[in-house]
Amino acid sequence: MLRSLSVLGLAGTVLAREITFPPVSGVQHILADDGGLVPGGDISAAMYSGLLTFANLPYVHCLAADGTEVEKYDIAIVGAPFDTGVTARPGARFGPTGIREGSRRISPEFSWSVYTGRNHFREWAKIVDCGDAPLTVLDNTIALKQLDKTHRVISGRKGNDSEYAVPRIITLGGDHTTTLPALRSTYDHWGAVSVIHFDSHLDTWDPDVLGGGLSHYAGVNHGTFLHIAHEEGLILNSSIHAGIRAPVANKKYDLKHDRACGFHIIKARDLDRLGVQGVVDRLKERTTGTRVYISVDIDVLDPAYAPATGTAEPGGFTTRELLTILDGLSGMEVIGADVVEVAPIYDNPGETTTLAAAEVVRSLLSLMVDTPVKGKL
Ligand SMILES: *[C@@H]1O[C@H](CO)[C@@H](O)[C@H](O)[C@H]1NC(C)=O
Ligand SMILES: *[C@@H]1O[C@H](CO)[C@@H](O)[C@H](O)[C@H]1NC(C)=O
Ligand SMILES: [Mn+2]
Repeated sequence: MLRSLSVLGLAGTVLAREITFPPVSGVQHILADDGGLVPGGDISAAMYSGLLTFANLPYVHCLAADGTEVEKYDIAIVGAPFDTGVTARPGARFGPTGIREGSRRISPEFSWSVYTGRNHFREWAKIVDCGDAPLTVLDNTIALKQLDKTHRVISGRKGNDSEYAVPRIITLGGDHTTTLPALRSTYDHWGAVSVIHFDSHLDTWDPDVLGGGLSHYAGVNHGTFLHIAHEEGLILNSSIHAGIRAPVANKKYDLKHDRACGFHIIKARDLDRLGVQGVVDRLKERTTGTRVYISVDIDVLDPAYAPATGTAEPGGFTTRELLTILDGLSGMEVIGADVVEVAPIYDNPGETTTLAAAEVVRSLLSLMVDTPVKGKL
């Protein structure tokens, strides 16, 4: 097909009929059967053609009905378009599409890191995009159950690599409530884990504080899910936040309650004192000997670097600082991860936030490829 495209100028009308539509995903345009590049293949063409997937990865129908044969994978990207658990600006239901848009220029072929000399897309793991979880926008309780099920189905298939049987998932949020179903699913395969939580807010709020005690329904939201995860026994008391700077609701209780939920805190301005390596060391020290789930609320970045989010808080990390910290965690057993609270409607025309979010996903993928983890299927 590529060869015919290259002479399209000569006999456009005839050869144009030979183009096969629809293209599946960019990757397949320029990859030969052996996984190498097609000689003379135009690498740029792959990035803007085809249906939108994260980093132009192949799409797999991971949520196919029982009994259907599904292509195998080791790491799955899945979107969670849910934003009715927010307390400020809504819009993160469009986060998965936004982050994929931000990843348009990431190509699995053109991904050799100048920092490490490696291309994580071309190592042992088969990485795919499963599309989005089908979630109702009319009932949070049901939507979160649908997301529980989505995680269970996607992580319940046997991985492509026979040695590491359980596929791991990176969720594209969605508001932060979407982390709760992810943790329920990782619990089934790996038991309780440490959470490394990048955020400007604690998110361990007691539902009676942040839900106002109105109803159980009101108490399940993007600021209480870590309290609930603790209550459900999903997380270890070796968890830690990084980037915290938002005020708390009362003088003592919130911080005391946060410790009771299993967390230590690295505040945003601690970075000035510790440096990125100091932050990396604290995160490693705190979670030593445990498996980790990494949750990145994009509002951990300063609004200058991530304006497109629901509850922006000035005084945060830069994109480079966050990426350096994440890459510094190489060697950890990362069993699941997410990037949440990306609400593209508030972004600027330069796509500042979605570009950053896509790069964060790339770092999370790299950590998973660096350290394969065995789990109970
Ligand atoms: C998937 O598994 C097959 C069979 O073990 C292997 O040949 C192939 O290289 C794997 N795919 C990837 C992308 O790792
Ligand atoms: C953390 O949990 C372990 C295991 O349940 C327990 O032995 C330990 O005392 C706890 N540590 C703190 C600080 O709560
Ligand atoms: Mn959050």
